Amino acid sequence: MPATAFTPRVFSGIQPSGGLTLGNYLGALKRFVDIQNDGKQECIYCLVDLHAITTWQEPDDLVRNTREAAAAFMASGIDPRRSILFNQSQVPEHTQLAWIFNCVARMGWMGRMTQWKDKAGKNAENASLGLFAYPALMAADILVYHATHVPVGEDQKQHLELTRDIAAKFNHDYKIDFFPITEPMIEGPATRVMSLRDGTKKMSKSDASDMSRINLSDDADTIALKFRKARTDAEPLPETYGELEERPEARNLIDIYAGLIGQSPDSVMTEVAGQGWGKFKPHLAEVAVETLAPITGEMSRLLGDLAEIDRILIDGAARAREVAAPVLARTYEIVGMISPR
Ligand code: AQP
Repeated sequence: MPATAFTPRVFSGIQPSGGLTLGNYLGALKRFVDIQNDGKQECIYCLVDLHAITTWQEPDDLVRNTREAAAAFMASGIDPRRSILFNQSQVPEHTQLAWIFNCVARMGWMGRMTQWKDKAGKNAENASLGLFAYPALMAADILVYHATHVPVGEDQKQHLELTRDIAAKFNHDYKIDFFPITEPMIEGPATRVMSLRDGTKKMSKSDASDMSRINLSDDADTIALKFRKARTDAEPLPETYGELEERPEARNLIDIYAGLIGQSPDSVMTEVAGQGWGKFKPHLAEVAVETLAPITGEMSRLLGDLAEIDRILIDGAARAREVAAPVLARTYEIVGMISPR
């Protein structure tokens, strides 16, 4: 069934597999806040701790990163009274629906996922089964809420296509229009923020090099240092964005700048054309600090009361379950599972 036939509802999530980065902020968080403030759709945002453990997480780190991510959401503008904010493991309907989807999705579909190939690498035999099945759990995260729209960065596009395939196959196999064919929302200039050390690699919270990313917890000096050391070429900035086609590191810094100031990369070029890196990089760092410093400050304030963060997450999970439980119950019925009436 097309998404338009359902109540408009947005779902998205972020893995607490490390501290959040500028990539997570521009590609996801900033847009989550805009959508919430638009007020047109119900918003459900999730810290996907079950996804995080598909690669090894130290338990104490996972607890800390989950609370830090919750603080980052709220410090960025997510209001837990207007949006539902919770951690995935507290809503068991996600994993229950994921099992059904494990039986709908095909091995071949999963094997073609580029994130699986990238993360498992040449050592696939040693990767966790969870990492392979990750996209089926992601489909369950979305479809257990009958979510119609999912804001994500470019890197998640393939997983969303798979979510649509799973919904369509379920509807087809059980001859019922039950799950929506969810629409991805991949918009804006910074849907793919790249590493500051390698313009062909995504900025990632689990990259071995801390210099490759801006963390939401970085202070002003660290941000300035990381942009100063960011890899670039020797050429000044050209007149047009199109001329950056073969200059991935330069293009990345322009995309980041455009994302931060909320303009298109084309219009940014008219402002910066002809500038050398000695001028552009300090300006970029200044703009990044202006945006991130209030968020970092608010995050540390919120992290001063961990019990309150936990309370907000538990409350969010209870509200999420109110939406998820009837969808799961109906799914069980459709599949043919006997359950209490
Ligand atoms: N570099 C990025 N540019 C734009 N968007 C990004 N996102 C992540 N990195 C970038 C978006 O953030 C949301 C949450 O992603 P995630 O943290 O759940 O998973 P990920 O995409 O695997 O992010 P990382 O940082 O690379 O995590 P690790 O290192 O743990 O694998 C998604 O909407 C994603 O598109």
